[in-house]
Amino acid sequence: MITKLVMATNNANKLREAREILAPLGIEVLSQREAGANCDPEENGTTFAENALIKARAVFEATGLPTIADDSGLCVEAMDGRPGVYSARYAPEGQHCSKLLDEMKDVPEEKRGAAFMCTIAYVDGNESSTMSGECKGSIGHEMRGTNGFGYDPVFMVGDRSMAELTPDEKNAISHRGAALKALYEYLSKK
Ligand code: ITT
Repeated sequence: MITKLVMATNNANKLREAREILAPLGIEVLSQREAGANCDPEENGTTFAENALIKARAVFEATGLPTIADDSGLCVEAMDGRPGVYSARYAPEGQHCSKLLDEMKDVPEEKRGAAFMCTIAYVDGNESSTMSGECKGSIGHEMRGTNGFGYDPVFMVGDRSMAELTPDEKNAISHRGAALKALYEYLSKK
């Protein structure tokens, strides 16, 4: 069983969450920088899986070490699934939540459904695999909470926003938690 992986990401929050989820399962996660890679490939895929594989392959090529990458985003029903794969590019840094609240301001409660999606790609030489996770919720009416990152303050799970959950609570229900648990199952059966 693999006990050490590199994570191909420039997002420190993704790295932190992957460590929180995988360390208790006995898997150490190195940052791409710790592994000696400095990659930021163009994410020109049209699906989460394509982009996750692009990122994982780039860091595998640079390090030769088993590598995972996470491509994720928010799919909003009233916006026909947008921003989806383009979630990072939806707004300038720091303005994603406010732009989304503005775009959703006239949408009634029952049409505010949304889901966080995450695909993890695993690459080791010629072997590659992808696993996905989903977390269903809805878009709130204001930003709430200071934990987490990205769209968490406007993503409601029950009566709390994702940013009001503790890290353990988020990881137990999150899209990333689900995808990383599927990765663990995959690695443990190899
Ligand atoms: P890397 O590509 O370097 O991994 P990135 O932040 O650019 O980092 P993505 O291209 O996968 O990552 O974009 C993900 C987008 O979805 C980004 O805007 C995130 O803020 C958002 N997102 C993903 N997971 C999230 C989570 O758990 N909570 C809130 N927002 C999330």
